[in-house]
Amino acid sequence: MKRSAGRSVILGAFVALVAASAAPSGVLSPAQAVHAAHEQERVVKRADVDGDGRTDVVRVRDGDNRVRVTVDRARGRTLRRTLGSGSEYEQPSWHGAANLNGRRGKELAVLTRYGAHSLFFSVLTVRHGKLVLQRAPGGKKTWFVDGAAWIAAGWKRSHEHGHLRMSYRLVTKDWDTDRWHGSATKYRWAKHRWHRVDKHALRPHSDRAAFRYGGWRVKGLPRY
Ligand SMILES: [Ca+2]
Repeated sequence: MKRSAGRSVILGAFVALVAASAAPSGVLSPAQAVHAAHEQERVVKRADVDGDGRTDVVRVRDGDNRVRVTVDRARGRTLRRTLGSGSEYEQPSWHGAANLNGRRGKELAVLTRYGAHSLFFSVLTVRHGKLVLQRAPGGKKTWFVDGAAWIAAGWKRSHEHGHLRMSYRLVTKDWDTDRWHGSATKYRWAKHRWHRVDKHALRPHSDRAAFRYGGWRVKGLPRY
């Protein structure tokens, strides 16, 4: 799996730290180097986030195990939300913007927690003039994605008869039989929330077929 941006940030800070330690006095101290590596705010997206049809600007600042997301709206006050990993070893990172629910405007996905291959994303959406968390279909706070030798999990956005669908697919490999099994749960968006419409078994016949279910299959978001 591609190394996450969060880990890139940590690695970058570590490299800066080593470089600063080895450098003669007069340059940045290790603490300053880490600070400099983390505290740079940048524009990550220009898109309509609040759904009013006008392009907004999304800025992100990461560091100290948090990400601060700012939306400069074309019209209306600036919105901010800070997301933390809850762990001193995990640095959340920006992932992308995409339409993830049935409302107008884009949702903002941030990788907030991760393991060796498991990724947990927090999704922000504008509601009643505030940036709030958009829970995953099914009700969980974070959107789970995975990809490893024995597991694939992810989300796929599609349309059926003009209606938005979001499917969650999870398959795991049984090492005794060498077979994959799992399920796909499909949701539709109606009346401001997700409704489960279908769940069926998945039995991919090969690793390759199983891995197709892993990651984001949503326009605008990197797969991992
Ligand atoms: Ca807008």
